[in-house]
Amino acid sequence: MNLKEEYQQARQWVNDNITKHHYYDEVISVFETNIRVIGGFLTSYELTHDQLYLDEAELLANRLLESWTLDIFPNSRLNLNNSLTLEATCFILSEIGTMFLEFTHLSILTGISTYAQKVELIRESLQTRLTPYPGLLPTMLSPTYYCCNIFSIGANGDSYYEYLLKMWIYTGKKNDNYRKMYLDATNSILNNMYKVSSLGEAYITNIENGNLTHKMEHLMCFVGGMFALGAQVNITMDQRMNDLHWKAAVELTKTCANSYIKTKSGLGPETFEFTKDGRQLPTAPNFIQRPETVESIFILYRFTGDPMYQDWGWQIFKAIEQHCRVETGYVGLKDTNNPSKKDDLQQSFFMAETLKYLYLLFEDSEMIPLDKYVFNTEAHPLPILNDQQVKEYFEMISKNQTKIIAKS
Ligand code: DMJ
Repeated sequence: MNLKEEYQQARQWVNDNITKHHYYDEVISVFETNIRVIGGFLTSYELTHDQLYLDEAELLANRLLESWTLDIFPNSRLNLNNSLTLEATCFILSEIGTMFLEFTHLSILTGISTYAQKVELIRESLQTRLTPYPGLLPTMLSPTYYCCNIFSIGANGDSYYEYLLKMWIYTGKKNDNYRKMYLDATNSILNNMYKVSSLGEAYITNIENGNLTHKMEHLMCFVGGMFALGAQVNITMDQRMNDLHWKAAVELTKTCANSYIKTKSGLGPETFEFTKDGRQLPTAPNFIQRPETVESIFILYRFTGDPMYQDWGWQIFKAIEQHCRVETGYVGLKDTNNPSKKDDLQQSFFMAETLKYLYLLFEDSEMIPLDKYVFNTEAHPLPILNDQQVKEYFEMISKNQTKIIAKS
């Protein structure tokens, strides 16, 4: 964005304050730290080739490795200062299934295979699990049993499915295990979770204890972009299936954009339910600056060039400016139908994702082209591996697990 001065300030702050010098005595989320902080460092390194970021990513990842006390899955919580971790029996699917990209890329950049091997073991373990819906996994599970009977591509599930597709693309379409897992999952999504309301709007529902909830979460709105990207890269290798995925992408993105248009603020609710007469009923009416709808709008715009998507994004941007801008930054809304009621929090994904996707929607498509980069789930772009790197990748994950490298 050419914000050179701001960039230098940020770099200085990373250099002076982050991990190298001091880890706070606080319990952090391993998953969030991976997607937000390690992902951010890796992208910063790729865009600048400044060694500072790669060093920071490696130091932090070495700490996160200490959350793997139970072999296959990392624990969810860790104190970076003293390495104490809360040992879990059950794990959240999206947390253990959203480490593949960052940890693999760290191995590629450092030549240390441990990170890639760790996440490959997670993938292998998940691939062997059976459920009534092939490719879908319950949102809470242990390495040997399931801890709930909830299937969701929203909270606690979402980015696991996103990373199956992105890892296939990232590995130059070579790791076919990810492709198989993605195809099983998307078949099950389309056969069991994809519904159309009586007014003709497509949506995705959870399956909870065998029942459909007919509730769409804002978090699920990434799925339009996921289906569009999958169809575009020909992951199904079948024109009829690609068309099906593409149609789902277009329809689901329209539903999510509608959820914004239907409120008084022009911003979409956290969850909405489909009533029998086909109306969207907000069940959690708040807006917390989430990115998923503008993410799908951006991806569909890149592949179609249809200015309708820019119009939708611009309306959302204007609504954010009108209702969320406060003197010190941006806040969310407690009720999207009553925009005077605001919360007091600027989420870190607001700039990392929501504003970034809105910015890219109006930028030249050569800025982070989608045939050269994949976005991690926090919208930090990572370059797709070249042939030599793919070779190294397969060598790394085929080697035996090495001992976890020494603590920093
Ligand atoms: C972000 O941290 C990521 O997009 C994640 O995959 C889902 N939740 C938030 C944004 O809503």
